[in-house]
Amino acid sequence: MHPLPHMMADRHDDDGDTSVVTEVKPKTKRPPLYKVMLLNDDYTPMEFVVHVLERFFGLNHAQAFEIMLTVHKKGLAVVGVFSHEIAETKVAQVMDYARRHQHPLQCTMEKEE
Ligand code: TYC
Repeated sequence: MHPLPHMMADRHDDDGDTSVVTEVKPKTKRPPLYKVMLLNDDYTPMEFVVHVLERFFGLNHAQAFEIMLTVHKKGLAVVGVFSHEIAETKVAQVMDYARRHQHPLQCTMEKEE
């Protein structure tokens, strides 16, 4: 290991005893983030969607109503961006809650660019 973390001693030169120092990109890769989206449908009541957004995404009533209307008008909207594990949990919570209340509401996740 070269003493400088972004440099690497490269022993692949052919003279046998000198070494070449190569710069290495210091890559601290952040974990990917995932967009959690709500999809529109014709049957889930607007008030139920607002309640879901307040309950599982910590939005206040005005924010929740605004996002619900965006989904209603545009077909879908991003309701939050999370780590893979948190996103999966949110999707599962929403899908389970909708199923228990017999609404066809759909929630999905997608890796962020
Ligand atoms: N389109 C539904 C209605 O008119 C309301 C709705 C909004 C449903 C958002 C789902 O994700 C949704 N009752």
